[in-house]
Amino acid sequence: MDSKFKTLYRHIIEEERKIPSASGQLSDLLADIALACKLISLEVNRAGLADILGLAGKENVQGEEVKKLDVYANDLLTNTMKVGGHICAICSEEEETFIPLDDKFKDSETISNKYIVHFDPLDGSSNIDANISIGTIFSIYKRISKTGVGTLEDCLQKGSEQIAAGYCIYGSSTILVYTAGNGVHGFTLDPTAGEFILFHENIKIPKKSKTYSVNEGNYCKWSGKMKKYIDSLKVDDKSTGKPYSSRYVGSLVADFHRNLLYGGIFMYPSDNKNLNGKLRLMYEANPLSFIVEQAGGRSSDGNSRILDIKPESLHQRVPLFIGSEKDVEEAEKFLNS
Ligand code: P6P
Repeated sequence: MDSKFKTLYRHIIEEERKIPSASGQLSDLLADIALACKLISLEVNRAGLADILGLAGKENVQGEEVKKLDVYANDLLTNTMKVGGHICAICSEEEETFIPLDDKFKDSETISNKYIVHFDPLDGSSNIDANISIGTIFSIYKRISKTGVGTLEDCLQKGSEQIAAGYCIYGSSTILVYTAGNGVHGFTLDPTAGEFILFHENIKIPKKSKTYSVNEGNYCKWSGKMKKYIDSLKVDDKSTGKPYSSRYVGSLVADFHRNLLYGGIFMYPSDNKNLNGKLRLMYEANPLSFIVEQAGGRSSDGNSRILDIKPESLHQRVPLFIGSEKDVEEAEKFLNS
């Protein structure tokens, strides 16, 4: 038997055993998130059929309204986190503010609800009808407050404080990638067994690539320095592997996952319409930045390391340059020249 034949839960437990002080709560929490992703995967794969059968937006046989996929994913993740009992605050990209949760086992010696979770339940969901890969992104922090329900301060921590982060991509297959600070590991869902099986332990992103991902439709709105950088990727210079290939799906998790495995730089810069770009710091930039750094890559807003940014609000946006280390460094040189 290939020694790599390992389920996600087995991997999480083995990682937990490396930390003597671990209480097992993080393992439970990661397992709860993986369960929610499995159920979301089932619905995403049925979505097309639901539309054809005219189920979406109507009532199903139980008389329940068939929810839009992103609402379904948000509700499922929120309820899974509530039931799990390890969370003091839930922050969802779909919710205006955070959901504070009380300690389910009030009289217990140890605090049970010691984590905060941020998630984008279904990033890129507008692509689902075109059968383009979409994904769930999650990020886990330890609470700062001592007991009781979580506070806004608990929810607004720097990305460098993350305990774990990951994403699940719903595409030709369902793949979950996570880090708990000890490398980045990828798992493929075996739908018959209902198990995520390890396919790539310790993923490392190539230091330099020949691929860039950006929406060039925004070119006219970019700064002069940003235009110069993108133009520099299109020159015919074999010595630096240029011109680069352009790859842009329009679904962050799909673009990020391809670049993580093959190398590449993904950019969503600021422009004269969106001074902070489009992507969210807490729900997209921070978790993917934790992952990319653990995989040997780099992530910045063009100037500062994403994980060092002190958040001011839950939904704040941030320009994002993320991927192969040398490519992100080169982009920063142009932007700060
Ligand atoms: P644009 C999807 O709506 C999303 O949030 C990300 O998944 C994706 O990378 C980005 O927006 C695409 O934005 O402006 O290029 O369509």
